[in-house]
Formats: sequence, C-alpha cells, structure tokens
Amino acid sequence: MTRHHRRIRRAKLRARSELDIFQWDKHQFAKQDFTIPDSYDTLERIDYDKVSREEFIERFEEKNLPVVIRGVMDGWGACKNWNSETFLKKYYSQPFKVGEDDDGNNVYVKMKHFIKYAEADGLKDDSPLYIFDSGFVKRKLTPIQKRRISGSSSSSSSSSSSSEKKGKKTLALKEHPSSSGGEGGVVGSKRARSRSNSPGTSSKKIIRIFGKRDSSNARGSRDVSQNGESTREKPARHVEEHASTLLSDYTVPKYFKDDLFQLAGDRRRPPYRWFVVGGARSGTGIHIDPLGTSAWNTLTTGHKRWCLFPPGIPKNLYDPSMRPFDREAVSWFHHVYPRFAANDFELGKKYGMIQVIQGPGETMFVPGGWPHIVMNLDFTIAITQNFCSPTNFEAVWLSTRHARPKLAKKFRNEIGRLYSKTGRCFFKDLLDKCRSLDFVPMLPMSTDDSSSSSSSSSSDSDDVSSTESESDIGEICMCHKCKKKRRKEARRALKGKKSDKSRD
Ligand SMILES: O=C(O)CCC(=O)C(=O)O
Ligand SMILES: [Fe+2]
Repeated sequence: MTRHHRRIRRAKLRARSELDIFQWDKHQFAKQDFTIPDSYDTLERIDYDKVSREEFIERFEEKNLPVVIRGVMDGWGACKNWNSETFLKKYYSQPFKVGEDDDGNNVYVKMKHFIKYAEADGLKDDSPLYIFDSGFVKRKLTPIQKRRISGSSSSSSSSSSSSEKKGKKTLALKEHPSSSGGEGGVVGSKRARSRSNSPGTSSKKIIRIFGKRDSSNARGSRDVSQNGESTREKPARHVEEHASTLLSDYTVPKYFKDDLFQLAGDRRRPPYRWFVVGGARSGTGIHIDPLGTSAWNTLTTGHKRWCLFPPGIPKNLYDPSMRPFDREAVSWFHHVYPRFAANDFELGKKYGMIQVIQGPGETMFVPGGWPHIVMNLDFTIAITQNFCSPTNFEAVWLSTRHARPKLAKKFRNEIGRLYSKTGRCFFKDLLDKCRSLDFVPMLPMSTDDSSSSSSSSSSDSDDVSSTESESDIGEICMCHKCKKKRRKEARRALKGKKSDKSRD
C-alpha cells in the first residue's frame, strides 16, 4: 500500500467511521446512471449583465425564489486557476477539509492525495470523499508556497503527471520557487494583476455596505472586501499573503454583497464560505441552510444535480429515514427521489420540486428555508457562500435567536450600538425588525432543528444532523461537546439496532 493509499484510507476511516473501509462501494452506485434529461430542468436562467441588483432583489430575493444566474464568474481568476492542474501546482501539499471525525475534529487530505483519489479510486466509491472547506481563508501559506506565489523564478514545469514517479519529480519543482514558470507564470501574472485591480487583495475595491463613510460613522461602518471579508483592521501583509490564493480568485456577486453577520464580529460569526471540490456522486445530503440564511453557489467546473423544495413540505417526505442506506446525497437520489418521480412526478409536482442541472459558469441562488440536495455528476469545483441581507434578515434573526442566542444578542447589540453612533435609518430598521419579532415566542429546541450546514458527511442515525460541516453553524447546538455526545448516542443506537437485528 502506497503512502497515498494510506492517507486516503486514514481519512476515510476518520470521516466515516461507521462505514467499513471495504464497503465504500457496497451499493455499486458507480454503475448507476444518475443523469436526467435536460427537459427536467425547468428553472429560469438570468444573465448577470442584464439583471440589476434591484431587479434581482425584487424578482427573486424578496419572493424567496431560486434562480440560476449566468455570467457571474466572467473575469474571475477562478476561470483560469481552478482546475486540477493548477491546484496541484499551487496547493500540492496543502490540506483541505473532507469531513469530521467522531470527536468533531476536522479531517484533512492534502490536495495531491485528493486529486489522485478523485481521478482513480474515488471513481468507484458510492459517495466519494468531498472537499468542503471553509478554512481556506485562514490557513496560512507555507513559506514555500509564498515564495512560489511571489514568482521569484520562471523556470518551466510541464503539466502535472499522474505517474507517481513523475509526480515526485514535479513535487520538487512545484514546491520550489522556481516552479512558478510555465503554467506557474499564471501565478506571477496573477499577482501582478492583483496588485493593480484584482479583487480580494490589498488593492481590491473596498466597498462599504452601509453607505458612505464619514467621520461620524467611521467606526460604525466596516470596510468590507468584495468577498465580504473585513479588511480595515488587517495589516497589509496579511492581505498580501492571500494574493493569488483561492480568495482572490472570485468576487461576491453584486446581488449578494450584503453581509450583516459581519456585525457579529469575525470571531463569533458562523462560517459562511466554502470551497467545494469533488468527483461524481459526492455531494451534500438533503438539508435546509443554517440560521435561515440564503446562499449562492457558483460552479466553475463540472455539473451538479439539484433538487429543491419550497418551504413547507413535510420533513418526513423530503427527509425520510434512509435505512438501509446512509444519508449521502447519492443514496437520496437512489432511494427517495423515485418516490417524487413516480407516476409522472405526481408527488414532485404536488410539492413543487424543482430540478436543476447546474453547469460550469452557472450560479445557483438558494433562498432561505428551501430544503435542497446536491450531487455532483462529474468532477466539480465550486464556491458557495451563505448570507444574511436586509431582505432575509427577519428569518435569519428568528432562526439565530432560537439556535444561537449568544450570537443573536451580540448581533443585536452591535446593530443598536451602530444606530446610536450613526443615527442611520438602516440600523433603525433592523432594530425595529428585531423588536417586532420579540413577540414571536421562542421555539422549543427539537431534533427537527437539525437542518444545518452542508458537507458530504453523514450518519445512519436520524437523530443526528446529516449535514454537519462546520462546528458552530447548525440549528442545534454545534459545540464540540454536544456534537460528540450526539455522535456517541447515534453510534450506540446504531449498534443497538444492529445487534437487535442479528438476534432476530
Ligand atoms: O455544492 C454542494 O455540494 C452543496 C452546497 C450546499 O448546499 C450548501 O453549501 O449549503
Ligand atoms: Fe445548502
């Protein structure tokens, strides 16, 4: 067994301990065709260029309707940089999150292992490992990566090779500053661009979400990069470090620039942006996005198959017990989807199911409260962000007050502080919305609140959120301790059921 196989095996065992290492292909889903005719995809497409922000808000966000947007990523660095070849060059030994272990610790796989796995052994797995990483922003570049990005040399490295031997050779080239030539020239020129006007870097356009900044509200209004990252207090060096990294390869679309959660502060705010990479049949199990937030998901490579349901559909219909299958997206499409498709989509039509095949360059807008499921049909690369805007504020506020009371308090206090400081109507309106919702009683905590953030991780237990990805974003308490307790209970319940069965 090679080092690569050992790494993948270890990640698999940690990320899905309930699954025997030899059972990753037990359902033989790789032999099944999960494509659907184009005619099933009926969701409207709009052009980014032609629809203004105001029109988008009026037609889709306010009505809480999903839509696919075309042309969002024109001009993004991602168009050029987001492919296996460049990832191998730039992030070869960088770890990316592929799940969590039973103790709630993140499980990482280095990019070189992940790509190799996705191109070979992962092709057979029922639901392959999936990069779903929100930490890509914080992770520091290694000195070697920094040197490489700084483009200190232009020696040419040929395109990456899949052969182990060649791989080792390119490792030296890739990890050495002199590897930034050839394709690596992209790195250098990217950096040059980023110094002038590329978003997401030190010179990126600074927008102020709360309007003009003057001396009276200077402290109140936060400077926000186009990616929603607060940049004002950051030393230039920090931003510079991220030049030419994933963050600088995309820009938050104009429709989604409002990011009220930043008022809660960087330390307390829930994770909200994820870099997502995975092969066919990896995906995200059925879920509602956390804390009432809406999301956008831009696909740069490959195809994603989506099903979305309008809020109000009974949970037991869209998220039934999946036994004997696990709760992975592919299992849902195999086991639950046929119920919605039966009799010429009788149930699907009754509950307003929407099907989409998202292609490269398309951005899905997922309105808050819509249960949805996503499965990759081939190798995909995407970026997704969740957000709270003035439009969905009430839903997010209610949900946050219920699931994350401390965060909600901080959020509200900050809005109050900004209002007294600036006297701006914007903050007053938000405060009024909070006040008017004080009369809505707090909901009791229940296991039904398990709709949460997403990843490919899963559990056989219905008691446990099937789609936990980040430690503190779910609708149930996502603290380390509670998660560990829930996983333990789930495992115990599963073991109990298994032994009951074997006794029968
Ligand atoms: O791309 C995916 O796998 C799904 C993303 C998603 O639904 C989410 O981030 O909430
Ligand atoms: Fe989602």
